Amino acid sequence: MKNFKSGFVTLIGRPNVGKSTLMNQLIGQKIAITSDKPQTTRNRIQTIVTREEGQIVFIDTPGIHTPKHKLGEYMVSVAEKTLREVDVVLWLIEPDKTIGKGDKYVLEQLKKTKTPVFLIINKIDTLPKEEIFDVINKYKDQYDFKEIIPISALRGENTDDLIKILLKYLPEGPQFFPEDMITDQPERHLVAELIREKALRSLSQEIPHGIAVVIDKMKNRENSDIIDIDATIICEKDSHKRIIIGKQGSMLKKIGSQARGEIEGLLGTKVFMQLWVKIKKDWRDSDFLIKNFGYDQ
Ligand code: GDP
Ligand code: K
Ligand code: MG
Repeated sequence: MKNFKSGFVTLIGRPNVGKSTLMNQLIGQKIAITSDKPQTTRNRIQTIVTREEGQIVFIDTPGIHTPKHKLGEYMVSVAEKTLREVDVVLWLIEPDKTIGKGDKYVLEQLKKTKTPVFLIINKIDTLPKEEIFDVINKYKDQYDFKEIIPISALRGENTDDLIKILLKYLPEGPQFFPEDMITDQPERHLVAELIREKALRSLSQEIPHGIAVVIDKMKNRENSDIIDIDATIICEKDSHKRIIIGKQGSMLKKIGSQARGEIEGLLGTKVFMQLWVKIKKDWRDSDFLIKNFGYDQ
């Protein structure tokens, strides 16, 4: 097609600013899990938005932050490398008026790259309109932002405009992915992530960072529409295992039934799921296990 534009856009920003929520909003479907816990997103997820004028491939990176263990280091290095390789960087912030230590660190990283940066002020549904200007004023002199766009990822406010403006900044290029494709994530991985999301949301603060989910089996049952899924939640300690299972298996049951509902929606078919819990001590410091769990893409 004539003048078709295409390119890559990355989202950076503090944990919990709403990066995954924005991705899901832009494609109208949940492929990136969200929660109120930091570091929910561990690997690069490509989300694809295709319009008549062009195609944008979004890369949902893990947050830029000071690493505490190997998985953390891996997550930071992915985010920083991505900044240099994309056509536009979206820096998402929450509408608070102070520029914190973490923001300063991000600004330093941005100064190292020549890639155009948009400042995206998310969650504008949480404050009165006139206060948005205060936020803009605070940030606008910190960096040569190409655009400053207030949005609500949750409610879809200004998100269409964001797409239109982004397309202006992309070079002419090929359509990288088929127009009906919205993500590069394999179904198995999406299923594992949905289970992890339900666990993150149900468990207390100290456990979630130490869990991973592995799909042991995902198969169509013969002569029926049912998909059988066996999955294992990996945790780091025996005490965690007991909490994840809960009294007479009640916690595991809750996680399982919440996840199953969404997985059925995702796959468009009935699902029969069995969940297991296993301990793998210190898995977050093992390169082998990080790769094995699919968090290294
Ligand atoms: P991420 O860590 O940057 O990927 O953040 P998430 O997308 O997981 O979102 C973190 C939390 O912020 C979730 O509870 C979201 O529902 C919430 N959130 C995201 N965007 C908005 C928004 O525009 N408005 C409001 N009120 N909440 C939002
Ligand atoms: K999060
Ligand atoms: Mg996220």
